[in-house]
Amino acid sequence: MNQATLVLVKPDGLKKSLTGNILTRLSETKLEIVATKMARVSRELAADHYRHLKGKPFFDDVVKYLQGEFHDRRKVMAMVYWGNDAIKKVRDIAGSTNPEEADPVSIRGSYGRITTHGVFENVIHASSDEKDAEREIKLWFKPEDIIVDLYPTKEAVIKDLKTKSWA
Ligand code: IDP
Ligand code: MG
Repeated sequence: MNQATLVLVKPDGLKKSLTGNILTRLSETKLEIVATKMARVSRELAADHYRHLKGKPFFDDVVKYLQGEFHDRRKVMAMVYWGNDAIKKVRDIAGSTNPEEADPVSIRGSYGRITTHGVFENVIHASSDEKDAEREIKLWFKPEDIIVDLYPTKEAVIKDLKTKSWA
């Protein structure tokens, strides 16, 4: 069954210059990339992305981590991968959440670490099920940023919208 899944190269992945490596590893899946962008991450976006962790002792730290506060890289690379069984295929290559427990040949097992603060710096995010994938993709991307029709859309006419175009 075709599925979409959100992948983020987190700030530690960017700082360690792992983007090319991660894309190469994920290309083993034969999935299609249907959206990609570099994104600045506001506190609101990071907290919304990790809202299922609210109340955990490490919540504030993972929000700061995603914002790039620990890596001097205030951005992430966001992508939507699409194709048969996409969620599991990407999660398998990403590896388990805890990089010390992750399969050593997975991305997280190869490149992740646990900091002295106890944050799992695990290089990439990958959606864990279809419900999460839909929520996360809608959080990070607008419909027109994605080159396939994933979810229902509605038309909106926005009056007096201030926007930028090339000068
Ligand atoms: P996932 O990224 O494998 O789906 P989640 O439980 O959704 O795992 O957690 C989101 C992120 O929060 C993880 O990728 C990791 O960076 C961080 N995290 C999760 N659990 C812990 C923990 O117990 N200690 C420290 N950081 C954690
Ligand atoms: Mg998760």
